[in-house]
Amino acid sequence: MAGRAEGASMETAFERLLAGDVATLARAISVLEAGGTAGDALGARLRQHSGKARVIAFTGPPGAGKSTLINAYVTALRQRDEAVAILAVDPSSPLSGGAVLGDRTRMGAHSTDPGVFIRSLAARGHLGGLSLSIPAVLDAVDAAGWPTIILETVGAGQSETEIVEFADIKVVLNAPGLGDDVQAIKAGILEIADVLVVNKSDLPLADRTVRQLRAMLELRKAEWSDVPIVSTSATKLTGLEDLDRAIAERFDLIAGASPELRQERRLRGLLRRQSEAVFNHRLAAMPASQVDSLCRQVRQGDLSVSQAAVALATMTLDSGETGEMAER
Ligand SMILES: Nc1nc2c(ncn2[C@@H]2O[C@H](COP(=O)(O)OP(=O)(O)O)[C@@H](O)[C@H]2O)c(=O)[nH]1
Ligand SMILES: [Mg+2]
Repeated sequence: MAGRAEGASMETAFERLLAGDVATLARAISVLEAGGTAGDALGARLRQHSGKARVIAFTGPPGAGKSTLINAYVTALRQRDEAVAILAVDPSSPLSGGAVLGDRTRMGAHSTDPGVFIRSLAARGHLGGLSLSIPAVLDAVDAAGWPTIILETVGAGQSETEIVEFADIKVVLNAPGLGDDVQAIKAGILEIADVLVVNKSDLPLADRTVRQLRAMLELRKAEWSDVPIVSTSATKLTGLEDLDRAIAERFDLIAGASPELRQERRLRGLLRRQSEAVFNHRLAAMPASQVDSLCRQVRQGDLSVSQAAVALATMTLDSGETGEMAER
């Protein structure tokens, strides 16, 4: 009896989520963040109801102005009466850290606007971290009817890059005066950009940053012939229309309007991340003796390092049970 009542209330909760109830959405996100079998089951159901939202990631080094620019961009969307969800992700922090909470305050007026959903996401310490739960969280917000989802990362590290891969459009911010001329190049995130932004265009050195980015693009013309560079000032509120247009154009051009395409992108990314997690999990569990034996063979000249690596990878894949990730 209790089981049936619980099943019925879960059913209504799912319907409430689809109907756009934000409290239910917030609870669902917590379940997804925690992972495990409950998270996996919920994720599978949500996947059937998503693909409508466009997901835009803003990434770039700390201090480039991501939060400020998102705040300004959201204001512009709200003026057109477009609802928007903002997910602030901090892959490095096991708890909602200061940076993300600070961002929430910077969202100012938006935090009380019912047309804006704001949520901080942090790594909960389970294997694979945030990059495994993010696609399902996107599906949840999408299924709840939010037409635009903005992902903000706190920095520009490797885990941030993995997370923004799930977005339809990746906006990479640069700004003058952060010590390094074009930080995005150093961080290796230029490659993933659909739109390049030079923020803080009100500062004197901004032109130089634009020129450096142009030169970069020119050098790698084959790959990024048409990545636009947009100058903005998030504090002076300039360049926002250009940004809006660039995002819309790139969306039409590369992201595709079809829900299937978006679904597939998220799923493909998830599959890749999940298989990496499975592999790393099994590699960590390999008995030391097996690794020692391969080392010995390399030292004796019986195997090259790459041959030993392939052997280790094969042994790793042959070990372990399928389905172990359900318990992540
Ligand atoms: N001059 C100027 N300062 C800006 C601009 N955008 C952001 N800032 C300032 O840069 C600092 C970092 O901004 P923030 O949005 O927190 O950067 P984030 O770490 O990338 O999210 C803050 O003090 C902002 O007020 C801009 O367009 N021009
Ligand atoms: Mg920020």
